[in-house]
Amino acid sequence: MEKKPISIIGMPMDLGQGRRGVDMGPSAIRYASAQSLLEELGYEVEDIGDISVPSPESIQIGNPKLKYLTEIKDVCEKLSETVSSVVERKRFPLVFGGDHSMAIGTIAGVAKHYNNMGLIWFDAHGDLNTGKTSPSGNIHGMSLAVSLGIGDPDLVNISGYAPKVRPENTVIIGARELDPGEKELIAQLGIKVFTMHEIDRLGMGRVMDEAIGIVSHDTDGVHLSLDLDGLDPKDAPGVGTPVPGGITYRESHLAMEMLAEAGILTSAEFVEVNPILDRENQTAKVAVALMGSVFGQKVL
Ligand code: 6HN
Ligand code: MN
Ligand code: MN
Ligand code: MN
Repeated sequence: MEKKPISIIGMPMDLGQGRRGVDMGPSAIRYASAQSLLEELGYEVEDIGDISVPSPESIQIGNPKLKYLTEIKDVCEKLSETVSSVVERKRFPLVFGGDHSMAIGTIAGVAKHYNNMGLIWFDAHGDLNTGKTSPSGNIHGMSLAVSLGIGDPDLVNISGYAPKVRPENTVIIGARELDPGEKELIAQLGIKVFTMHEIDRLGMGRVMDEAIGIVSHDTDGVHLSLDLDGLDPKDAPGVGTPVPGGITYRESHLAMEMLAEAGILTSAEFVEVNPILDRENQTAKVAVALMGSVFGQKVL
């Protein structure tokens, strides 16, 4: 695989959900030696630093059905611009988070450079709510819907175009907790979801063969949006919305190794690392280990 230079961007976002600490995710991932691992693997790596995000104490929550909408829109616009300039410089954007509402910005920044972008959404959740269907009003549970062009127009139209991705180029892997409105949207749009049932039944190898087939069919780029809560909370405890019965450490590595072998990824983000809820930075270490596999680390 061609070793495209990598640009790390930190997104200390915690406005998209209700628990403090996920804004420290980017620092925790850096502390777990992400950059030096990638350099050992032979990549040229630069760290652009963090996007500036206001703290929730300094602003108003606003509409309880779309909490911190104005600020999330603003910081996602900034992230989108930064990510876009990385792609323009022919580098691979690698974004550390931060709650999953940040994906609205990351995807807005990458997708405009592709005619038809594939998307892998690795998550316990669908993140397919809207202000109307969300049980929480937390925008991190809406970011995939927004990227597909569904939801609040302020979010959907970030960076001036919509939708960012098409349902037929999108796969969800690891889902095990979906709200009623999300299930309806999945049926309506025909999004391919590999729930834990399919992973148990088919095995991660076959799931990834199928998933890679879907996201690389007729596409010219593929983004990986990896929510650490896709993993089992035993392996990744430092997340704000843990759901038992998740993807194991080994299964997640196999998934990343198969993505590396396929050579299809053009951007990636690792999100929802919350050091306050973690044990000795375990979840950030898992995120970095998974990055190793994504970027081609092998045992032999
Ligand atoms: N995440 N479905 C729930 C909600 O509030 O909409 C949980 C969302 C979790 C989002 O983990 O990125
Ligand atoms: Mn998520
Ligand atoms: Mn999740
Ligand atoms: Mn297709």
